[in-house]
Amino acid sequence: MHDVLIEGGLIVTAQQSVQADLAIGNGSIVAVGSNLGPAKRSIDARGRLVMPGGVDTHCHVEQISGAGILNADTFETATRSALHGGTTSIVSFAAQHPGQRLRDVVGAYADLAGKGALIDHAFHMIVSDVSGDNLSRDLPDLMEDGHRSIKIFTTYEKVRLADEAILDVLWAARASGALVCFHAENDGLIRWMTRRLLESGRVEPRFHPLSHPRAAEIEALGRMCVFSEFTGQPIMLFHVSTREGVEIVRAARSRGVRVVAETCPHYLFMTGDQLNVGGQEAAKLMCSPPQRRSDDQDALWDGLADGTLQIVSSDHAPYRLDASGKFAHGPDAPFHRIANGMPGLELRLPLMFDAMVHGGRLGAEKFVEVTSTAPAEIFGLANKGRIEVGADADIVLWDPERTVTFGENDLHDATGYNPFAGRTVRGWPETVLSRGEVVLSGGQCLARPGRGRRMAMSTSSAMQAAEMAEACRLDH
Ligand code: DUC
Ligand code: ZN
Ligand code: ZN
Repeated sequence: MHDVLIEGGLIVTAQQSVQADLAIGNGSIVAVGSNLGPAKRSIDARGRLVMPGGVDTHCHVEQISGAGILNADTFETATRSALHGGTTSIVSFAAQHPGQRLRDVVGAYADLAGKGALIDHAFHMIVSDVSGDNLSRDLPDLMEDGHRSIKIFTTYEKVRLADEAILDVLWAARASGALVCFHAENDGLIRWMTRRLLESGRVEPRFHPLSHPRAAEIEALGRMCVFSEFTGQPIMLFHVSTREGVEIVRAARSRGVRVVAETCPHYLFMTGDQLNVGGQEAAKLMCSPPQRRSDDQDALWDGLADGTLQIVSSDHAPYRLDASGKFAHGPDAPFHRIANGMPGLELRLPLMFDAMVHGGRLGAEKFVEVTSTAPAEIFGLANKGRIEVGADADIVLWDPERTVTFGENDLHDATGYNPFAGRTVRGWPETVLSRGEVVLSGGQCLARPGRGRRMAMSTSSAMQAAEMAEACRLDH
């Protein structure tokens, strides 16, 4: 007797779509096919797509930013929002600030997530201090313990690493097997443009995109590809936003550099023009890198189509529009003192499904690939992102026809606004299972805080080191 039987749906994976039933036992998928036998509970999936739950490998939760501002969301509110959008696993950040010991930081975030998270979770370790035992002891121990993703900022004053320290981290990661992820923008270009904008009185949020010129992304993405090529250490480039960025990744991959890359819905569906409004209104949509142009969007879609970009993540970075978040430095704060980011955990799958399936871009299998299967695979989350016997029964039953128009404040996170308000999407998650348990049904979240488990990352093929450059070797 199975625990759950999902009957009559169209099972969509990254490889194919087939009409089949799916049986669950002990939280795992135990059979896919027809006539699977009796179950304690059966779910009618006729007219529904049955897909692996979303895997969002870039979201900021209960994190203190480089500027010292706490995200609006706790693990409980963020993962509730994720579930309402069909996402069943997240990778958020354990953010080290200078002076902190890496192992303490990861322990503290793991405790927070352990108490609050409704779904399974893992961490990217933000390394901002390479002194003491951080690289020599903590990092290898943590990687051994399944924390196989490191994140580095090349900009943001308090947390950025200089080139030499970046090379030290790449070297340490190479020794144990991990992926090193980058927020890659050139710090000097951003600071220089910011200073000139402020000195000329251009202080409103609408000037934020000018302070993060595309040249900043282009330079830093290229430099990180060179560092990866030199050391042979695989890297992941977060939130690629420009046409040139896609071309840099494509060229690097074609010469054998072990680089993978992602983009996010706000780069695919928003342009920088949308910030061209007066007052503080544009603060809602401020993010870094900023939204670009429609020809960049075309290039990002091309990058997803040909596999140059493998993942679409949310970069969920929730800040309320008040003194606790965006306006921590006052209601009239200049753009460089306003927190960057917007909510996205709940919106990612509906936005992508609508565009990819109903909008005629790339189709349902590719949708599953870039939002679930590829992120799980790249970050070594072995049991996630697949509908196969033995995988965790993290499943979303998707109503492909339900139409939803986003409201001003209709998300289930704690941010208080929806950056996509007014936009209509077709296709919506109806029922969500996490390890076989129905955790969302008919718009009601049924999950208990703390039921989410930490996922240990195994060494994925994306983490396999390449040969280092001849010039990197010391045996001459
Ligand atoms: N930029 C970041 O670097 N992090 C969070 C969100 C954002 O816009
Ligand atoms: Zn970033
Ligand atoms: Zn981010």
